[in-house]
Amino acid sequence: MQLWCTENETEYLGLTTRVKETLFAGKSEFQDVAVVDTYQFGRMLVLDGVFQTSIAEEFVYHEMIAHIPLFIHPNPKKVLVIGGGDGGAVREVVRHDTVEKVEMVEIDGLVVEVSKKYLPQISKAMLENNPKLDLKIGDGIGHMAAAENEYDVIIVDCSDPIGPGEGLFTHAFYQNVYKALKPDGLFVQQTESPFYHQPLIRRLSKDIKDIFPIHEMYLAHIPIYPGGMHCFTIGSKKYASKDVDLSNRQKLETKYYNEELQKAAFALPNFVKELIK
Ligand code: SPD
Repeated sequence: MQLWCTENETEYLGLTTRVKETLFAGKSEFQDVAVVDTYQFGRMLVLDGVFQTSIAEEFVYHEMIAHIPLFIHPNPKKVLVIGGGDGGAVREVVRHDTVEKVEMVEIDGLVVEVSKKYLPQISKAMLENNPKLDLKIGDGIGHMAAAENEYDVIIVDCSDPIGPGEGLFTHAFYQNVYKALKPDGLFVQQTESPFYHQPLIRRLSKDIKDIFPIHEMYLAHIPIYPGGMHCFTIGSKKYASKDVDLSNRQKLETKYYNEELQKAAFALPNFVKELIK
């Protein structure tokens, strides 16, 4: 018998991949958590039926959510990651020499636990107890509400805007992100597909523009997300992507990110420009 795993994106679209073996399937207080070994992508983390990350292509998402904002900021020292329970984002953040401390607040301890067990390549920084990393299992929304003038860069590596991720896409949350950032800080959030999440992207772009003087969006191509084209949104108090100068910055070995993409990823197709206008 063949086993397949499907993420239902809309009423009319699903993404399906063939499964060799289910390594873990459980339920936390927040969501269904599964790790499946797939023929196409290797091991894959699935939360509430939504594909999150896989061994074969995780580098695209994790490099792009970490390096783009960390290189826009000229000297990021203190970073906060909200979500990111698989550990891929913090694995990339700790590689930056300027970064002294990364706090990570993940609501679901089970996601951290299974990622450490089944996805060691992704969860490396957590597994090795990287000295820069301060991992807390807790509520990112509450953490943000309590923080003030603390972080250079905030990375919101959330799941979809349903279930535990829902409150991370609101005007109130973005106001708290603004408050939690230093006077020249910036934040990035994964903001789903410009094809399939247009009402969400319109709303959050408006909210971020209301609060931050600089609003920008960039794209990356992620095979396990519906449509392949995935967007990331930035709210920044001072620094913009067009002003980045990488000449004296650390050179990182990467598989997707590169110096050209630091600017080119912000080139948007017309329909996406229209969406966030
Ligand atoms: N629609 C899927 C979006 C998933 C974003 N979260 C990915 C987590 C990887 N660390």
